[in-house]
Amino acid sequence: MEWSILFMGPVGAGKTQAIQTLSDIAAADTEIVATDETAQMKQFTTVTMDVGVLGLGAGDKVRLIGAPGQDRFDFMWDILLEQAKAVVILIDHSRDSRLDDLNKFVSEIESRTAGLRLPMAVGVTHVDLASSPSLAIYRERLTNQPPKFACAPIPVFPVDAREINDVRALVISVAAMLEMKMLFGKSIGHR
Ligand SMILES: Nc1nc2c(ncn2[C@@H]2O[C@H](COP(=O)(O)OP(=O)(O)OP(=O)(O)O)[C@@H](O)[C@H]2O)c(=O)[nH]1
Ligand SMILES: [Mg+2]
Repeated sequence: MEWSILFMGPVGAGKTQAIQTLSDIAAADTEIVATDETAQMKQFTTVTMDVGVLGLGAGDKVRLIGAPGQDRFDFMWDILLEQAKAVVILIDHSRDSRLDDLNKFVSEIESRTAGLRLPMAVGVTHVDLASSPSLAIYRERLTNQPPKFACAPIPVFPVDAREINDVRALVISVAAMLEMKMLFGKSIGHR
């Protein structure tokens, strides 16, 4: 089986990096030199998508798709979400807007996935640059207001997108949820 995980999240969270770190093949990206406020954060930004591939054994393959973080490319979010069987949201923990970023991407996905139930995980990056607050802020948010589209309780992991084991753990968690969903139906866990 071949299926797609979509990585979403704000500019600089590490979507392109995560896919480059984990992909079995040289990941294709569509980055351009950033010219606007993004240029103050980093040199390149994704305009269309990143594409990588990870073999899961027994002939199973997952396509790793990275969305652009910038709002001006949000038309791509519609297109990419249509293909996705699971979603990973990456959040940059060093940004003051970290919780707003999570809320924003949850609601952007919610508005594009009416009636769908998707395995989802949250990866929190740049924890090395911001030891507080604790990751409990995200877990509380997701427990108190569970996203309508999530098919199971959402795991929150600290992730350094440059570390293969961190990114692999994220992908394996949503792959396991997808397998459970296919075996047992639409929703798993408390819903
Ligand atoms: N210090 C630190 N750097 C990280 C961590 N995770 C990722 N990075 C770095 O943060 C940067 C993230 O850049 P990208 O991967 O291009 O970000 P993106 O999410 O694809 O951004 P857009 O495509 O512009 O939306 C890269 O330089 C990564 O190496 C982390 O946990 N800690
Ligand atoms: Mg990118």
